Amino acid sequence: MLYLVALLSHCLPLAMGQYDICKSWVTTDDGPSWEFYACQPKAMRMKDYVTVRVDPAGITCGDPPERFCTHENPYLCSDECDASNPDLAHPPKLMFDSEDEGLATYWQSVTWRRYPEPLLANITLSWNKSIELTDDIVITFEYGRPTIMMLEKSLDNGRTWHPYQYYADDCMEAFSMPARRVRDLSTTSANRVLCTEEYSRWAGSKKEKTVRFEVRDRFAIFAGPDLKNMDNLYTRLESAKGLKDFFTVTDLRMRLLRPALGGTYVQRENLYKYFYAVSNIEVTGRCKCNLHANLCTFKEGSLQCECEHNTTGQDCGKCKKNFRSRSWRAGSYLPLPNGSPNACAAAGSAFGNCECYGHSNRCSYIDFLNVVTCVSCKHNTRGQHCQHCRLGFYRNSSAELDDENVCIECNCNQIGSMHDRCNETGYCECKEGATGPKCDDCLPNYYWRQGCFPNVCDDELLLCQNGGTCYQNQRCICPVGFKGVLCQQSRCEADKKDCDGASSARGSLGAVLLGVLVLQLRGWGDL
Ligand SMILES: *[C@@H]1O[C@H](CO)[C@@H](O)[C@H](O)[C@H]1NC(C)=O
Ligand SMILES: *[C@@H]1O[C@H](CO)[C@@H](O)[C@H](O)[C@H]1NC(C)=O
Ligand SMILES: *[C@@H]1O[C@H](CO)[C@@H](O)[C@H](O)[C@H]1NC(C)=O
Ligand SMILES: *[C@@H]1O[C@H](CO)[C@@H](O)[C@H](O)[C@H]1NC(C)=O
Ligand SMILES: *[C@@H]1O[C@H](CO)[C@@H](O)[C@H](O)[C@H]1NC(C)=O
Ligand SMILES: [Ca+2]
Repeated sequence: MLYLVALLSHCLPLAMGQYDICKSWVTTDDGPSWEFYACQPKAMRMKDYVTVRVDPAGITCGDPPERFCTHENPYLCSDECDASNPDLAHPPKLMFDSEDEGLATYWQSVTWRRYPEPLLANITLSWNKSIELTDDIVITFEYGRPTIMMLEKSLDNGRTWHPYQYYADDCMEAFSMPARRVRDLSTTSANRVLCTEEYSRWAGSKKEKTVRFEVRDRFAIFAGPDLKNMDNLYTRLESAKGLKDFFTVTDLRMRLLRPALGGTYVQRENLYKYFYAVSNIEVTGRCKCNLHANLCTFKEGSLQCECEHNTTGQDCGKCKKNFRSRSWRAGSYLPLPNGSPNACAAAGSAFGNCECYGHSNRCSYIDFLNVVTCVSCKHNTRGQHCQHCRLGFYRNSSAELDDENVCIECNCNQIGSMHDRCNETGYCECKEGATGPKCDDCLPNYYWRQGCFPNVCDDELLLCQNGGTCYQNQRCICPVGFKGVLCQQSRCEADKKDCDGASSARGSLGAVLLGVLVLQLRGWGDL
């Protein structure tokens, strides 16, 4: 009986489908215990959890109310959009409701009254959570698909954006890109960003309503036409650089650049039939939990992984406190079929009692000292427990000991500082004349030239004499006839040949006066 239970639980992960469960209670020769597996949440309809934003302001029709007509019925412009009347309003939320049988509900833009100014609209979807796409993104347009549009994605909650796919009835004209089809991509180009003409040509507004971002076709490059060989796909997702990230998004943006034209040129006399109308945006995907969770729940307005394997964070992207004896790692699809959980381990569980704050995943026992010590501390740490910063780094006061950013480089100015070490607040030790936390400034009365040097001249005590001018505190530029550091010396006095022989008396008087001056200057210099 016990044997049967064990057998059943061993089979469970496979029976339930790949990567569905994170752990199971198994009986082995050493008694019952937990066994852990790589796991991921089920795919969901992501439109139920999205926040939407439509730009620019005033692009949604109905404020003020306006009339429009369709390409099929261009002269019957009696349809009305009125934001203040629930039956005639077309707000953005209607792109995400569930479509009842028959009647489509849709967001609609204003009409192209301002032609030839382009009619532009952005629809931005945000999840505040990384999502891995598992099926095609399908956007349904009522009254015709745009002739030019673009799909963009963000992986960092909208801070940076990247093109995802271009759509146009003429890719060359719209984007200077050759038209391609996802179906024609190969294993090496599965994550290529391309321009397609498949979803932009006029085919009657009722006949072809959808624009797709083809996730399945890209998966099929590895998993075969009906995605039978998922093992191959999972292997590729682990090994091909950037492939997993290609299908991961936190936000999506549809940039609508030119509406449907009904298969002909823009007819200026009837601009009421040009607008965008989107009835549905289907996004199917799963929460990205780094293979450490099989549940993802909607809490406090955002999706969150229910992390297992002693991980934590919105994406299970780090180890729980007290489970940081080795660095965090994502779970892996490999080896097939159950993958590797790469669970976080409790401090003390794996290697005696050696805590390395997640900066090392190896400990070694030093026999003659009778201590266990962390090996090859990463993130610029050092010490038995990787608890100190390497020389040339200092402790980040706003980071915990197990943070990757715990040590900050001193960055001492190489010329201005004595060495590249700094104190606990990041201050470097400066050479004479240098100052500032990094020793890249000079004290007053010093100037910077490959280091700090005392001023040769200035506007106060070290004035250039005899009409000389001080050049960047470095030297006096002397008028003709004078020389010396402060131009204090007449060339006459220094070199008799320069002098006018006829006026030697005057010359010697001058020399006496200058001598006094120089003596005075020397006196100041000693102060
Ligand atoms: C749409 O978003 C892009 C950035 O992705 C921005 O450059 C553009 O101005 C936006 N267009 C409108 C109409 O808001
Ligand atoms: C995004 O998610 C994080 C983590 O769940 C949460 O703290 C934050 O408030 C959310 N932000 C918004 C704008 O919903
Ligand atoms: C996580 O920690 C608990 C103890 O709090 C332990 O029972 C469990 O086995 C750990 N899980 C993994 C995957 O290491
Ligand atoms: C200090 O640590 C915090 C928390 O991890 C991090 O946000 C910050 O960037 C770090 N500071 C520096 C200078 O690296
Ligand atoms: C680091 O050096 C600076 C400048 O000498 C000083 O102000 C600061 O108090 C020092 N910090 C510590 C922790 O010693
Ligand atoms: Ca709808």
